[in-house]
Amino acid sequence: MSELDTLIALPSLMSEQHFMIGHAVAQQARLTPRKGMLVRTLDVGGAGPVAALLAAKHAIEHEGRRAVAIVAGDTVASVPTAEFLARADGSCRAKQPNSSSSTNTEHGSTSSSSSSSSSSSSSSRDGSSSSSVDAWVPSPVIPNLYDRVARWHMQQYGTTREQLAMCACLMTYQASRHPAALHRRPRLLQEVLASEPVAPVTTKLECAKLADGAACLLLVPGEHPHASSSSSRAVSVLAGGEGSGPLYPPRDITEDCFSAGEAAAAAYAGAGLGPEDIDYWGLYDCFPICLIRAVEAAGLAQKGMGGAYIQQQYTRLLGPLEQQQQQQQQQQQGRAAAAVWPVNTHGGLLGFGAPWEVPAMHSLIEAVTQLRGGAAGRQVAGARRALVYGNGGVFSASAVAILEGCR
Ligand code: MLC
Repeated sequence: MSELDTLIALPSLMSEQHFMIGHAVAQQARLTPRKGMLVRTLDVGGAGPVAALLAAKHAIEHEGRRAVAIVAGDTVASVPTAEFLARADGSCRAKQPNSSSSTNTEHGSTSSSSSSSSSSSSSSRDGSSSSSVDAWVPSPVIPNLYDRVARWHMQQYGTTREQLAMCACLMTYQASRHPAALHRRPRLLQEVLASEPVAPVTTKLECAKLADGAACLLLVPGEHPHASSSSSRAVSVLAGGEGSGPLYPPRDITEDCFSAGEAAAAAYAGAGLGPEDIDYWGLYDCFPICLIRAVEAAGLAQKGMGGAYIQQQYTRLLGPLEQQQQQQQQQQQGRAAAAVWPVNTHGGLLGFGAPWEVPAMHSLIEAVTQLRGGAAGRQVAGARRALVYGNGGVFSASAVAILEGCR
């Protein structure tokens, strides 16, 4: 703590929307007052941890900073779901004066008797130019917005309902081997499809899993004495890229709404690498469509083929479990769960847990663990380089970092 000269903090949903939360954290941790201390709050939603890592790299390389801490935390699981949803839905919806919205369905007829249609920034019913979502997007708003993108992908590229659900299965398969994951049992396709519907093509088991959690990353210059130690290998940030999309997906979704591909391309160009050079992937998966778009953006699958790629992985990793279940030989499950898939080996948001803007911190920490060879039972053999992608809002912000472990 005494060596820190920079703190970058990410906002928290449950922190009462604290004004300048970075400064609030710094003061509570007695990092201020301190001469030379620099404090920042960075808000790009779930892309925050990766964007903060890139900001920390810049601060070290170009601003003379010597020790940067990035912190994030939230407690979205320890409040009643209704309270979480009031905040999460409210964070998307602009306050509509004189609005008495009643029918909450995207497919329904008119739903709001708002008299502010000409004055409110959220008044556009097609969502194309709105800075917030309208009352016709039902609660839970965020899952419903991702669902809209999922349906677009199904129509545009032929992605199937089953392929979406397989994302959730794969994340629970991964999570089953991480001791800190919230969900520790692989789920099969039928279980995910049969769980409670949340939106037209989304069930509860396909939603980012509410969790409490916090994490901290420390970045120092390569020559710093703490950069490596006898017990842990140094991991460096090679390059990164960022991109921005609309805050909310419009009714007419186009490829221009997505920025992860741009961010990944910039990261690859900066590192002078391509997908074939990456051994481990930390890909944002708040909902299945996010993971499918991520595998396409990162180059694991061609554009539009993310669903097919996921299905291949499901068949390879969980196919044997399905067969065993049919044969009622559950006791052999342990043997079937031996194969390693080098994507989100901690289980991502769908399996490990999702404390609002913290999850990409988990992805970065898992990537560092892999590059240090410390992911017991789920280690990717010889992992040397990792790509980590964070997504903020509803495909509103993308940040990608490429990390390298020193031999
Ligand atoms: C429930 N469960 C069922 C079931 N119904 N299982 C089988 N069949 C059914 N019919 C089980 C689940 O397995 C799970 O168990 C648990 O119940 C979860 O259900 P719950 O506790 O009833 O959930 P609930 O509290 O009602 O919340 C559901 C939810 C919430 C959909 C409202 O999960 C949610 O809103 N999630 C999304 C959060 C979110 O939007 N995050 C931001 C993402 S966007 P088990 O075993 O799992 O405990 C992002 C970008 C950014 O990340 O910038 O932030």
